[in-house]
This record gives sequence, structure tokens and C-alpha cells, in this order.
Amino acid sequence: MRTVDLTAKEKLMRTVALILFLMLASPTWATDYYVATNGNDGAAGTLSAPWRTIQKAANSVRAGDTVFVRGGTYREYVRISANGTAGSRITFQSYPGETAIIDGSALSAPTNNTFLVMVVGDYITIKYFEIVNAAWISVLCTNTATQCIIDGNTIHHGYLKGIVFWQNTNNTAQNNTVYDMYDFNQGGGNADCIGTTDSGSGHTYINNVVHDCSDDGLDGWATTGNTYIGNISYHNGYVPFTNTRAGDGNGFKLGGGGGGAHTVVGNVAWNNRNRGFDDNTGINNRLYNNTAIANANRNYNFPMSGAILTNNISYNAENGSLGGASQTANSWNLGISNPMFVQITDPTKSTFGRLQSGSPVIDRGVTVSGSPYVCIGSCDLGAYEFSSGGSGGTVPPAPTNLQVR
Ligand SMILES: [Ca+2]
Ligand SMILES: [Ca+2]
Repeated sequence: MRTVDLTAKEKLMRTVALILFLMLASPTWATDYYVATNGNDGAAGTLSAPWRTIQKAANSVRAGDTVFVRGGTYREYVRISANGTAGSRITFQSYPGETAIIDGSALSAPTNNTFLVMVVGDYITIKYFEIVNAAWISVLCTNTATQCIIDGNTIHHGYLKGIVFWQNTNNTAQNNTVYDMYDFNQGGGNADCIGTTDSGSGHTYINNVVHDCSDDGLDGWATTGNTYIGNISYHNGYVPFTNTRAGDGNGFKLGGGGGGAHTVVGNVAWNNRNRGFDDNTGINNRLYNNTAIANANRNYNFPMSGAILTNNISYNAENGSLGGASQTANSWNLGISNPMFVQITDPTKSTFGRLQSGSPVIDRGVTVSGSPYVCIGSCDLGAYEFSSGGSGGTVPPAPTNLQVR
């Protein structure tokens, strides 16, 4: 009996092992494809025989696939309608160490849309591209797209908005640099660096740097429940790279069209033409540990109900109405007029907006339950926790793919 028992157990274990092996070894069919400026759309799409157009790749991919685009300039509209899944995203990216440029100049307008890069499908990632000279919106995730991730791109010199999430939910823009958007024959009034339109909710904006767009830096108009973490927004609202007045000029516009209830943590608004952070009629916005400096028409403006402002810094400009806001441990509540920044003249340097060691805002904040801001000791005010070595403030998301650039 003992021998029989052991054999049965052994068989069972072997069966389990076989099932596990089959599960682990089961192919996902994920394929890497390649596009190059010297490629051919009739080729196989491999590294040695790449395609010529990104659109050919977009027409060919399935869930789990990655498209690597070699360095060089691609003058084409890109429309991505394939769908990834939660576990098998479809990724389009510059080939490691190279930069693929999607250039909208010298293109004849397509018949159905003028969005330079248009994502229609779900679970699509677009990363490490340079996207320039769009005749309308540079990158759009449409109303049929969800779980879009726009990551690490440089988007500039476009006509309307740089990145738009349109009538949809749960899309992400992170680590992008967006600048020089200007709708010159609309007076500059609609060219946000990063915007939304019509409706939507639950979008996430992390660690983007946006500047010199003729309307707003980050505009959450008509959307609710977005999260803004660690973004820098500056010198918006002017004809790009001038001081000539153009559109609205808010660093962060947090309402309008029924929008609001955004969570805004660890961001910097500097030198915008209008407000640094503005509710724009949005209610229930929450702002923790942000820094607003020298915005020309008020740093913070929150007359609407339900706003919560905690641990924020305002410097070198007045605030507007804060009549609707619950306020705790902000620099103006504590009577701190000079937070003692390392420097506030060059936002391209990592010292921008950081605190000197003797700053009076160090350890003066309160703990905010649920805030993604990381405090060292007691919480400081503003976007960057003072540290002589540790890591505090808003912690960037872990890289999903390492790349040498
Ligand atoms: Ca706007
Ligand atoms: Ca601290």
C-alpha cells in the first residue's frame, strides 16, 4: 500500500509540474517589430528587414507586441487602432539609444482627422518619441481609447494642444516635455501643452515639464478626479518664447465645464501669465505640497467650495480668493514670506525650486493621509522635500523600460 501511495503522489506531482511547465512555457505570441527610414513596408518588419512606416507597424501589431522605431524623421500621420490588454500592452517606442521623430510638417491633411498621432485602441503605450510640427493636436487618445500611456516624449511646435485625452478615462501622461504649442489664428486661446476636452475622468499626469504654450500648461477642463504629481508648468499664456500676451495662461487649470475634484501634489507653477493654480470654477480640488512662484496674476485662486490646500508654498505673487478653501500649514498661513530657494530662475536645472538648508519651510508642514508626497522627518512645505541625502518629495514612478538616451 505504501508503494502504491507514493506512486500516486508522484504521479500527481508530475502532473502538477507538467501543468505548471505548460503555463510558464505557453507562448504569448508577443513580437518585436522594427521600423527604419531605410525600411520597406513589404519587408518582414524585423531588425534586419524593417518596415518603412510606423503606420505599417500600427496596422500589424497585436496585444503584447512592441514596435521599435529607429532614429530619423518620419513624416506621416499615425493612427493606432489595435488593442492591447492589461497584461499585454502594445508599445511603440524609439529604438534604444536613438530618437525617432514624427514630423507633421509638409504633410497633406488626411481626410478623416488631423491628429498627428491618434490612439483609438486600448492599452497602448507611446514612448521616447519626438513629435513635432503638428497641424492640429500632436497626440490624441480618443474617446474609444482607455489605459493610454504617453511616456517620455518630447512634443513641441504644434498648432493646437500637445497631448489630449478626449472623453475617456484612466489615461496617463508621464515624463513628457511639452512646449511651444500656439494656435496663432485663434489668438493662442486653445493651445494647452497638455489638455483635456469635453469630458472624462481619472487621468494621471506625472513628472511632465510643460512650458511656453500659448494657453494653459496643464488644463483639466471638463474632467474630474485627475491626479497631478510632480509636474512643472511655466511661462504659459504667451506667444511662445515671448512676453506677448496670448491665451489663458494658467499653470494648472483645475476646473471649468463641470470639471474639478482633482488631486494635485508636488507640482511647481512658475512665471505663468495668469494663475499658478486656478480652480476655474471647479470644486473639491485638493492641493498638497505644491510650489507657486511669481505667477503674474495670482499664485493660487480657489474661491469655489470644497478645496483643500495643505503644505503649499506661495512666493513672489499674491494669492487670489481662497474663500472656498480649507487651508492648513501653507506658507501664507504660517507667515513665511521667503522660503529660501536654491534658485528660481532656471527650471531646466535640478536645483530649481529646491530649498536651502536654512529654509523656514523645512519640517513646518503637516502629515497628509493618503498623499503620495514622501516626507523626511516632519513634512516640509512645497514640492521638494529638503534632503541632505535621502529621497523625499514626489517619487517618480519606476521606469517600465530602461533606455539610454
Ligand atoms: Ca486651456
Ligand atoms: Ca522634512
